[in-house]
Amino acid sequence: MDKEIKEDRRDKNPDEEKPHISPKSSETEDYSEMERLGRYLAQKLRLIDFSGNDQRDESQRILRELSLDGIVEYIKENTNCKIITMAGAGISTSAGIPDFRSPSSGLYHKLEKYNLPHPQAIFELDFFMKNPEPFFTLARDLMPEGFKPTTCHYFIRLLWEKGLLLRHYTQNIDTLERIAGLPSDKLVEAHGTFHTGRCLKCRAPYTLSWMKEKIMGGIIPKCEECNEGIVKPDIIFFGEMLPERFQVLADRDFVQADLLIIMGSSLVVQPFASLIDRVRTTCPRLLINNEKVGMQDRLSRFLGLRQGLVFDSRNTHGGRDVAWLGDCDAGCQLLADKLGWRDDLQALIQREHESLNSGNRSDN
Ligand code: CNA
Repeated sequence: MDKEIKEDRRDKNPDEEKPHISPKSSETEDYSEMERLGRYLAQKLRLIDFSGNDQRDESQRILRELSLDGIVEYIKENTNCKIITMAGAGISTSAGIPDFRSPSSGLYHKLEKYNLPHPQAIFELDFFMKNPEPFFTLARDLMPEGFKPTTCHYFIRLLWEKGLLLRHYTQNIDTLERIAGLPSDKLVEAHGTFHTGRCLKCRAPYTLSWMKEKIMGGIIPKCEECNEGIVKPDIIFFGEMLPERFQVLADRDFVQADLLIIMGSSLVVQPFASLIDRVRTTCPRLLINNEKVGMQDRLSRFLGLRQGLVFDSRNTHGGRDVAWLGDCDAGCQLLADKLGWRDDLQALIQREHESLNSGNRSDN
């Protein structure tokens, strides 16, 4: 148990700031030789299990084609398809909330004014205890104040309404999934949320509206119970443990999933990023993002380890990973159109936005 808890601390990936480099074509040719050797070594060293599903006949393709159409066909053929969605800041950028790492528009690009030792310091507990001001200044930009969920958020809700959503795992702290009306039992807020807060000294709980009033007024929220501690929103800082709900449900859900959809994340923050490897080896994985991320590195490929996304039809059973590159909203809209849900999605967005405009929020 102790070990599990340690592994679930929110960590920066050591490769976090390194760009993913696609293999050059000459290197690709070397791969089959290297892969064979790697798989042989890995098998000898018992690093991977070649039994079970992986031994299926190569002609049993998982997806008829490695494209959005292949995914659509797969969903239509699996009437009880259990879908897990995983999301990051990229699903909220069109709502007006900046992500971390997008060049020029991302938050990390805009942190110079805070004079931080390094950009992540703003989300580090030690730094926060000494100097909470930069976090609360930034929090004003991130507070769920007047932001509306995006097409992508409502697409996730539609998956739930269609009975296909096993669970939505989000790294976002903006509460837009709640505002979009996704029920809390379908939601895992892996990095916590602004929805609630706590005094760091006496642990007294505080509501979003209480914190919002202080933060938007430029006041550092101080506890009214002990009059000493700072009230920190319940978002997980680097080095803090992830909510227990994350570990419990991830253990249960990922082995059951029939499809994984990853949206708007650079997949660099651990342990969240490694969830993509917890689905079965026959579970297709669709990435909807501006850029390709989370790809298998050369060592894993060499050793035949199943880590990371492989957008390559030469892989087992014709491959199972699909990258749709572009805007999350456009990708979700296209997916909805191809699934025959265009009208349902439009009606849902219109109804919910009208309700938000009239002040009848449907968050939970
Ligand atoms: P990130 O590292 O900033 O990556 C975002 C990814 O989304 C990048 O690959 C972008 O290219 C991509 N992207 C951005 N906009 C779009 C778009 N409209 N369509 C498609 N792709 C897009 O963010 P991650 O979520 O991966 O990093 C994890 C951090 C970010 C979590 O701990 C969050 O707490 C944190 N964060 C959350 C929010 C929020 O709650 N909205 C905002 C900023 C940061």
